[in-house]
Amino acid sequence: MLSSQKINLSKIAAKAITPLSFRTFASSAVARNVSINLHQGSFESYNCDAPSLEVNISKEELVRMYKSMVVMRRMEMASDGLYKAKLIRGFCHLCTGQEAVAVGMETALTAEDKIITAYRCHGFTYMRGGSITSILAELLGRKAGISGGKGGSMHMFTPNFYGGNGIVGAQVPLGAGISFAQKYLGNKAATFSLYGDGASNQGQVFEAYNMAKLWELPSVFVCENNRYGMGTAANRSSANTSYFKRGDYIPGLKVNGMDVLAVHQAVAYAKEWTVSGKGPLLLEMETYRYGGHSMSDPGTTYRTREEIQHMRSNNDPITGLKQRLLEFNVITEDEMKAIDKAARVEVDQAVEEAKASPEPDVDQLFTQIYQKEAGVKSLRGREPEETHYY
Ligand SMILES: Cc1ncc(C[n+]2csc(CCOP(=O)(O)OP(=O)(O)O)c2C)c(N)n1
Ligand SMILES: [Mg+2]
Repeated sequence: MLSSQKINLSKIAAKAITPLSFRTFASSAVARNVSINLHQGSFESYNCDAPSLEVNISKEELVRMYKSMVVMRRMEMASDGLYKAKLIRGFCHLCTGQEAVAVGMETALTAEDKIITAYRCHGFTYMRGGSITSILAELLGRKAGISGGKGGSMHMFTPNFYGGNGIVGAQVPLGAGISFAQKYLGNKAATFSLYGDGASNQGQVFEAYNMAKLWELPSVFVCENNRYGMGTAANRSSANTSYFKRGDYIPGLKVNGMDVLAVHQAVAYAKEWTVSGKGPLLLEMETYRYGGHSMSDPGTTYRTREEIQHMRSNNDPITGLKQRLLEFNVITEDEMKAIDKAARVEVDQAVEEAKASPEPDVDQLFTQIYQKEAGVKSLRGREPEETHYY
């Protein structure tokens, strides 16, 4: 069961501010706005105007973005270690390199907006209010896991986030359905449905586009183009790799997904677009995963080590923001180091808490499958004779 203990709701409200970062940097990171010009190539538009390249943002928000990306990377590094120690089993898909997408998106949204994605979901879960302990405990299959320790490395939910969909592309029509509910209920909010370059060729993605456009739903389709679907390069799976144009009758925007500020600006634009009643919009986030597809893929047989190194050295989202923080005198190098250290301590502590959590009871296997109202009395297990009675 989800419980408010597992989901740090105050974090959702405060948009991932922790008291620590507030206290430590209150002197230099008070709410003063800075105006930052994005690089010329940050956006490319299709049948719509591009957002402004000028981002007005508070110094406080910039620090929050930095801290969130650092924590996220640490958390994924910890997951990598736990997997190699055989404590996390099964599939485990890390988002290292893609942090700017989840962070830039969250800072432009409210808790009323919904996000749905596939299995590369740890970063989004954190940004949507999941505690580090509950995410790691989920990966470890422990009771303290955000979904009760049932999902393993895949399923992670918060009240406004639906992560861990394992059937490639299947979350996209579900996302269109969520946005239908938002429109039907008159909520002034949008649903962001994320999928990969590999998933983008699924028929159900185009069916979702069609219905979203017909009904002018507040749906933002977000293609996280990390250049590969498992071991297949985008240009080998997609006849058209301009994913932002593939909505045809839906306008689109290509975004530098390695720049957290470009993501923030594009997502704010997309939210405004859909909530003001203009219907769906397609965003393509150009990003890159540093690791393999999942922990069992070394990620070096279908791309060169030089390519990975080039992306790390020239496009890293954390390094990019770091440079901006220094350039605009938001915080000092020492303060940044203190954030890095605090993130390390926070994640190390969460690892210990998650490891200390017990495994869930076997009965948990049969919960959260049907709603109580459905009146299902029993459920079959692996074998016909293995039946659980509620
Ligand atoms: C319907 C379906 N087909 C195939 C798979 C196997 N599969 C799992 S992930 C994946 C690649 C998806 O790549 P992409 O959409 O680019 O997402 P990324 O892993 O890069 O985030 C495939 C083919 C699946 N899970 N579901
Ligand atoms: Mg991909």
